[in-house]
Amino acid sequence: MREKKVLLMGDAASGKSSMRAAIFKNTIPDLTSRLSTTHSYEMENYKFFGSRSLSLVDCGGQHGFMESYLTDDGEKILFAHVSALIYVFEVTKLDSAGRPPELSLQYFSRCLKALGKRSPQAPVFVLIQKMDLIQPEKRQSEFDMWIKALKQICGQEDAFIAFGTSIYEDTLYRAWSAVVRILVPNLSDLTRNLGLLSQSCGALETAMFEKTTFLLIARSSVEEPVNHSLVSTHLLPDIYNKPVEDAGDATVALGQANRFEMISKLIKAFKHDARRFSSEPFDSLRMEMSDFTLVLTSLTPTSYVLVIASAKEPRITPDAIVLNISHARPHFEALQAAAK
Ligand SMILES: Nc1nc2c(ncn2[C@@H]2O[C@H](COP(=O)(O)OP(=O)(O)OP(=O)(O)O)[C@@H](O)[C@H]2O)c(=O)[nH]1
Ligand SMILES: [Mg+2]
Repeated sequence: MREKKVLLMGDAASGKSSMRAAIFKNTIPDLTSRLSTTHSYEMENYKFFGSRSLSLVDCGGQHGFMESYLTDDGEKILFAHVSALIYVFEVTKLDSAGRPPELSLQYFSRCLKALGKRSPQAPVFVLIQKMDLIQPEKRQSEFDMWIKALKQICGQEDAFIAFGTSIYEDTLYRAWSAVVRILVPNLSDLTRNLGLLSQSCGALETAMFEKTTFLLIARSSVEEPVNHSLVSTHLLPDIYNKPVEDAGDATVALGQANRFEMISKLIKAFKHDARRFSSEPFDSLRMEMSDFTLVLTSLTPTSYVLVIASAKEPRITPDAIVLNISHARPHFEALQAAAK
């Protein structure tokens, strides 16, 4: 199916519509406080990757709406043909004993049951949102309390993949990149070919971002062992830990594990600010620093590629990287078109 339906559900005021605005409409976090509560649900189609579209269903979390989704008719409409469910809770809602509100747990459990009945293959992503409101040293323990309670209520160890997130931090991009990567069918082909492009550019690392959202789709380097905090790691599917074949030297692990999410966040903020000075859309970025050379440019009509090379190699200039990318472009366009 070329259209992928993603349900965005969870407690009222937990931040669902804010995420949607930040990721898909480039709204800056501070402006999300102006959003009003979502009445029933809003479905929007976003052109997403290749000819694929993502149909995002943002479901208002107030009790009356939740009850309406969980009637027999509501279930048939909402929970059928779902590719992924994103379920959001607000981290601050734990009670003094460290327990989430009973009603939140009940709705979560009922939604999982409805999904299991209508779209049993759909993966579930739990986002514990508003982490910025918790002191850094307490974040992991509060996150763990949520995950423990949610696991207890659904009675299954591997029922969901969870992330601690904040609209103000790159953690939001980490979580949403994981969601969209599940929706890309030929991810391993893309990854392998990025490895080859990386080799041909003599690069240290190459990554592919979706154009509108700037979410990370694929990368040439091996995923570092997943030891991020605020991620329920053992539940991440295999694709996140698989070594990349044929990636050669490009498998060098570089810098911070969250560098791609930081790049997503920075480029989005840059694009937002650049609009104040120019009506031209963002096209590309080149940097020649003392220790690395960086090129970020369009790869296909729906993606950007980021290539990073060592500045110790004087032959690897931005122009040479751009030339290699232009040679690889038709190949990546064909790969995207072939994705079923
Ligand atoms: N501090 C903080 N505030 C957030 C975050 N995400 C969202 N908010 C704020 O939370 C409030 C509610 O956000 P919404 O996105 O409208 O919540 P919702 O989940 O869509 O709510 P319903 O539509 O009623 O279900 C807004 O004022 C947002 O600015 C976050 O990560 N941190
Ligand atoms: Mg909303």
